[in-house]
Amino acid sequence: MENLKKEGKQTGLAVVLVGDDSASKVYVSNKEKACEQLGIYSEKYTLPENTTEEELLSLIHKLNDDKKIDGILVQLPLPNHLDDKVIIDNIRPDKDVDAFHPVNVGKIMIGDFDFVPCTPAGIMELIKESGVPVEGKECVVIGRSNIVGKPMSMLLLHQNGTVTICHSRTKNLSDVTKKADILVAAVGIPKFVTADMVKPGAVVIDVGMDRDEDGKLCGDVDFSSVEPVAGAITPVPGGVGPMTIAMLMRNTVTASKNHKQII
Ligand code: L34
Repeated sequence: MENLKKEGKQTGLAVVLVGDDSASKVYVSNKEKACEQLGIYSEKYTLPENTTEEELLSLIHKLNDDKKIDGILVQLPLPNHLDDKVIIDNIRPDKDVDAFHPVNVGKIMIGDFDFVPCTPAGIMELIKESGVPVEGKECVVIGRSNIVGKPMSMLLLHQNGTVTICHSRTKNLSDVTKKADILVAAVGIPKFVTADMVKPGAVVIDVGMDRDEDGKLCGDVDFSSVEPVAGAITPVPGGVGPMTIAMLMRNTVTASKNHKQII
C-alpha cells in the first residue's frame, strides 16, 4: 500500500449495496472501515430496494470507466427482482475483486488467477498461517455455492487436498463429514454441524453467518459441542468474516497494481 502511494497511485474500491438487508449493511460498513484503516480510497453507493436493472448497470458501467476505482463490489444477495448473473457479468473482470465474473471463475478453475474469492481465500490463509497441511488430506466442503463451496473446493484441490463436496442431496452426510481432516461448513443453517459429524482432531472451519433461536449471531457449526472434538476450529463471529474482508483488501491492492500497468 505504502509503496503504491509513494508511486502516486491511490487504490480505490467502490462498494455497491442495493436494498435494506441489515446483515449486508454491517458487512459493507466493515469493508468501509478496513479501507479507511489501510488508506484505500473508497466510495459507497447505497441504492434503494426498488432500483432497476438498468439503473444498477448504468452505475456499474460508470465505475468500470472510472480511473479512481480499481475494484468494484456489488454486495450479495441482491433484491429478488435483480439477476445476480446479469449484474456480475457487467463488472469489468480486472475490477472484479470478488472474483465472481465468469472470466475469473474460469481462471480459478485453471489455477492461474489474480483474484481469489474473498471467503475461500481467507480460509486458505487461516489454514496456511495455522500450519495445517492440506496435501493428501481429506477435505470435505459442505455447500456448493458459487461464492464459497465451489471455489473453496478448487483452492483446496490446488493445494493437493483430496476434496469432497457435499450438499443438500448428499446421502449419509455424517459418514462423509466424519472422514474429513479439514471440514468446511458453508450451508447457512445455524449449528448444523454437530460433534457426531466430526472426526476427532479435525480442523473445522465455520463459514456460517446465522442467527440462533434467540436471534444471536452464530455459525453453521455447533461450536460448544464440536470444539472439544476438533483439533482446531474457527469461531463466529471473529473467524472467517474478518478474513473475508482482509482478502477483499488484498484483491483490491492486486487490482490497483495491475491497473498501474494498464491505465
Ligand atoms: N459481493 N457479497 C459479495 N462479496 C462478498 O465477499 C460477500 N460476503 C458474504 C455475503 N455477501 C457478499 C461478505 O462480505 C459474506 N460476507 C461477510 C463479510 C464480513 C463479515 C461477514 C460476512 C463480518 O464482518 N463478520 C463479522 C461479524 C459481523 C456481525 O457482527 O454481524 C465476524 O466477526 O464474523
